[in-house]
Amino acid sequence: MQSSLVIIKPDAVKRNLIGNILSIYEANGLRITKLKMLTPSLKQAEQHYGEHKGKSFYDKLISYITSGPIVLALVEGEDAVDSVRNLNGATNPADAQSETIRALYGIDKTQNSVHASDSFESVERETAIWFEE
Ligand code: 3AN
Repeated sequence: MQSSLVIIKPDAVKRNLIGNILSIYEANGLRITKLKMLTPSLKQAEQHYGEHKGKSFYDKLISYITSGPIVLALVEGEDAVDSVRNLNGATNPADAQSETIRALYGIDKTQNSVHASDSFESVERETAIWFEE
């Protein structure tokens, strides 16, 4: 069974959407196996988004993700990496397929409500950042 790492981002936590978002994964055959809530440190944010360093949106992304509490969830299920990304929808909520989490709740490309690992290697890398002390 595969796992993926999900982040419910500050815009969604602020709007009381934690339960709605987790229930979408659960209703689609995925199981929540770990949960944690915290406000990211600058170090965690820079580790997580390291691949985007130098891009035009990087500074905005770092200040946004450190702006308030987030929820980290490990979700388990068949093809978890792909199925979570399909449930999340496209990065830009305006382009996201209807009924996806970003279409339902996302505000813009930065405040797009959720993150999910894009490969098995990202799951390992991101789990080490967020779940290991
Ligand atoms: P995804 O989260 O859909 O895999 P990535 O990995 O390409 O998207 O980008 C990571 C995060 O960076 C996105 N979730 C989004 O918040 C932000 N981002 C990506 N592209 C842009 C952009 N053009 N403008 C603002 N923020 C962006």
